[in-house]
Amino acid sequence: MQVVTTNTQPFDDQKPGTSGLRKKVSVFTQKHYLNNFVQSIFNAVNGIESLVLGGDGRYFNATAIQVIVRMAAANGVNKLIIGRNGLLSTPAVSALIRHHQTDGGIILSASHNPAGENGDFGIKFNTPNGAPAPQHITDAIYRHSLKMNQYRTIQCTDIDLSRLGTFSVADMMITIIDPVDHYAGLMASLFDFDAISAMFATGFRMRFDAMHAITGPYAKAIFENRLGAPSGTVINGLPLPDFGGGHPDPNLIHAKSLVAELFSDHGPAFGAASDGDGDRNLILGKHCFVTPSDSLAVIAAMHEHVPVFSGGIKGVARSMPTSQAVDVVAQARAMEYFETPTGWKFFCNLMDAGRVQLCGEESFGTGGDHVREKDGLWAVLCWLNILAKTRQPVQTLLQNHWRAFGRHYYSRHDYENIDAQIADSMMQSMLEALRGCVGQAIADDVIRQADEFTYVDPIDASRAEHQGLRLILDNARIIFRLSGTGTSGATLRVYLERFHRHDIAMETQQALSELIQFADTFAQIKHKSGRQVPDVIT
Ligand code: VG1
Ligand code: CO
Repeated sequence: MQVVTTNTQPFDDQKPGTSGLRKKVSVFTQKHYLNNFVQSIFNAVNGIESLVLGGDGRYFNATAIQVIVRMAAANGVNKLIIGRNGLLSTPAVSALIRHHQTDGGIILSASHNPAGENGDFGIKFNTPNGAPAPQHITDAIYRHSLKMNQYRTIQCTDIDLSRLGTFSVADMMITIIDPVDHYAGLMASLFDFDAISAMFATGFRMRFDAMHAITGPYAKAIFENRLGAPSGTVINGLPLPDFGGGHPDPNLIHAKSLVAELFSDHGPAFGAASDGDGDRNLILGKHCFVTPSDSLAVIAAMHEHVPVFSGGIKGVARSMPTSQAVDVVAQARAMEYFETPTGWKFFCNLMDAGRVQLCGEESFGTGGDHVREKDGLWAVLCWLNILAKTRQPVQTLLQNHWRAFGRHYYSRHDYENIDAQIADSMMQSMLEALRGCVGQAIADDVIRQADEFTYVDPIDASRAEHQGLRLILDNARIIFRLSGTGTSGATLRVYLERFHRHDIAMETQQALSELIQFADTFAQIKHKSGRQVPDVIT
């Protein structure tokens, strides 16, 4: 085998964010850019001999796979498992790493960010437990990237990614697998497929929007082929390199037509969608949207209906900005509950330690301990399983939940592409003004605590600082943080939450209006960013 050592120069912008390294395609396609980052992974993580490799199929996916194949062979990998055509959803990669006990995996995705030549690309390393690399590893990768001066590769022609089977390149054995098979089998082992099939057989209808991203083939295999949902249940099911020009972020804005269908009188009983890489989920009922925070709480409350949780739920975790709805369930059911920073990696130590079996983020992320990523289709199957067992409409389940546990009105307002310096200075001014907030009233509530969130991992005591600013009232919270996944400018996220013991049946933005007003004044959003309204409200 001819290993070629190529001289290069470091880039200074390869610091992984909330979920790996995300950049514009034009950045990733610069000469040596991808090579440098991949070499940084091999340098930072010693002894990678086996890997799972795949991505969400976006533009540059297949090219990047060929680059990584050559570099893996040159860096001592002897076993490489790749999804056919380079495709694998994020949760499927996590499942495969665990199943084949590899030394990790590389996921090519920028998740919900738009794709195509002018879109975004991303790369992420997952560890042998299937989890996104923890902070100390991403820090090490970044440090290596800053002093990168050569990378190792081999010279060989492109491999054929379209044919299933095993072959070798240099000293490395490559197996091309069907991207869906193992994952679909795993799902069948976790849920009551007979009960769900029986529900479809009675005429129950759902619509799943794959948004021309990775979940199309998975959703067709599971919902239509295995569970007997009519063909056409899955829409936009063909993964396209530019996701059909859309924005595969499953929320009320970007899944507009699905939402419209569910809110029409003749729509199906259940609607769902996932994102670019298959780890997010949107849950809709007839005339009804389930916020991700509520979805987490409902699954926790109704987990007895789902075989996944036949061992019970010992603990649950949510990211800090996620509403406290699940905490209320945990208190009532004597579960441990945890609050972690934004980003799935923070849940994984708790899962490994057996402390939590269900986790969620307000950003349409829900998952269990079957893998170490959030899992869009898994969350949809949780809901289908609950629906199959209760045979009640989503809206009824949600209203019953609010009756039992109270209702957390919740919304996130995003101000996108703000000048990065302005955004930083907004955060800084707020930080300085935090202390003065305590004691101030908002409507009939009072700010009791105002601070910057620092997390100390209960398992390994690692610390994560600067994880968002919080204003905590008796029955409400306002949270500010800057996104760590964007690729141009800064995105300010404002998270708003207000608890009512009894549902006041008010429209969400109206129920939150005083908090929204206070947030705008406190952050001086209009004044400093020049924005009159948020770009995205979910
Ligand atoms: C966003 C979400 C966060 C999520 C992350 C990755 O991060 O808020 O909850 O874990 O995306 O999601 P940020 O830093 O932009 O707020 V995805 O579907 O990449 O894998
Ligand atoms: Co995603």
